[in-house]
Amino acid sequence: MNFVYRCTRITSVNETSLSCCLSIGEWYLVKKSPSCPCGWTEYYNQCFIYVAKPMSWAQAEINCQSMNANLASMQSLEEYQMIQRLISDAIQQDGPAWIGASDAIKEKFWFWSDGTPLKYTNWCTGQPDNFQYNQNCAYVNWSDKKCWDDGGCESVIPSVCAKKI
Ligand SMILES: [Ca+2]
Ligand SMILES: [Ca+2]
Repeated sequence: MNFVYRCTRITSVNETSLSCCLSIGEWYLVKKSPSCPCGWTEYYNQCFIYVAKPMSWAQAEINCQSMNANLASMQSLEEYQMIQRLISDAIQQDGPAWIGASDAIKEKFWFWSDGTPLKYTNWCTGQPDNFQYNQNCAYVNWSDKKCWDDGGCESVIPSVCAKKI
């Protein structure tokens, strides 16, 4: 990823910009991603962020929407691996996280919460199994294979948000 570095004299600093700035004397070096907000990771034409706070799938989606994003969708193995790196960089392990795929509206009809069709998938063998007729939300990094599982939407786990640039 390419970052643009620039030095600037900041007169007013809010909490968000402060977290992105390193003080050099009275100047600040601003590490600025070309198009994504501070703290988000750019990958092709999307910005991604790992949300550590455990939430249900619906809470997590609403939280993403509050940042003009949705739970992350992905279209390729490369994109999934980038999301896995985002998680492992944040917590130094491969923890579970909600992504935007759900079949809550109609069983076995999976789609992404951002409206894109679900084409690429990385389900674990035997998943999605709709265990106990009550698993409608997809999360990543399940089992030692680090693949996808459908889980109960009310489980509270971290999540990954994404938005288009
Ligand atoms: Ca289901
Ligand atoms: Ca399952």
